[in-house]
Amino acid sequence: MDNLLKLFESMLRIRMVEEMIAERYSEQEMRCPTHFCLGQEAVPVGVSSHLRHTDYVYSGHRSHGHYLAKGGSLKAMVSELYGKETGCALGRGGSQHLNDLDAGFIASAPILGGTIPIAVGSVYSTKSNVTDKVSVVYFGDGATEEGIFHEALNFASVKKLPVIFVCENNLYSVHSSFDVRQPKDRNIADIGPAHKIPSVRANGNDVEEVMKIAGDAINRARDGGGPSLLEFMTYRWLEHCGPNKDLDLSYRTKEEMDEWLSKCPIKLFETKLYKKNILNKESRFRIEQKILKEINSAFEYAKKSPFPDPQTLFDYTYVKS
Ligand SMILES: Cc1ncc(C[n+]2csc(CCOP(=O)(O)OP(=O)(O)O)c2C)c(N)n1
Ligand SMILES: [Mg+2]
Repeated sequence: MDNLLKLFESMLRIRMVEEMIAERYSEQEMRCPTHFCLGQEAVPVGVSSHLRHTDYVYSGHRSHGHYLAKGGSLKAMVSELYGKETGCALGRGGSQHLNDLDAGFIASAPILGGTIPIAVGSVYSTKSNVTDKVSVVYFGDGATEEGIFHEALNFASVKKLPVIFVCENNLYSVHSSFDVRQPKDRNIADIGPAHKIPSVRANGNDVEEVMKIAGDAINRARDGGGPSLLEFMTYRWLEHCGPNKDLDLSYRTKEEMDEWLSKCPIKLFETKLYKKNILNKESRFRIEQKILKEINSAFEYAKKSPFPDPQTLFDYTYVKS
């Protein structure tokens, strides 16, 4: 399959999975807090297009796209949301704690900034024997207000570690806009040079732009050139946590939302692919049907799977039963 088509399929897959989760969330069988990434699909897909199975990926609370784009199992993710034993975290973590060593998706956690130092430390520990493994950590604009973000940048720079810091700047931390939280007119990418880290701010809704910028950073890291900080501008379509729209809360305007909806990363790319004759209505339909089949089978599998045995409640914890 054409590489550009693969990118398209990967974005559409994330979109359709999230739409299905949103649709079925009200059935109240998925009981974990769930942060959707609808509208933000281009960043993980563009970044992951350069990643190898053996590379590490870390994430935060909004992690479905990061997990799927890295090659995580859809069945294991959906099962995790249902709290089932077949989930990627054995049904103990839910949406905010996806992890899957087989996919190189080492950890995600909702404590803001929590996985940033772990992404740095994990390649620091392997650097002597694995030279071309890179570690990617995704976080939001809000997480850059945590002290650990700055410490991790400094350490990665001093040790020239192959870490790609990927900030998905969607302009909000819960309901607070960027301009009430950080100095006026400063970009997050401006922080990198203070640590001597190459940094770029780019359009996070343009998968080809993301791919190009991430590729440069990842290749540099593999060649021993050290870390990069990438700030991708994007926008979250749904409420901070949960499957609903939230314009009624008035922390953002309909005009702003409409503007970003018109910059839909999938529509944007799809239009380009139509123009290049790489995609047509028929092939798009086939891709959609294929994804739908996969999603239905993942939900069926998750719903049929057992819950973890209550006897194992304290397994993997520090508490002895
Ligand atoms: C240390 C810490 N402080 C506060 C929170 C509560 N909290 C959860 S998500 C969030 C907003 C995060 O915003 P951002 O990093 O921009 O990510 P986004 O939700 O926009 O993807 C906050 C403040 C937390 N989880 N951890
Ligand atoms: Mg944000």
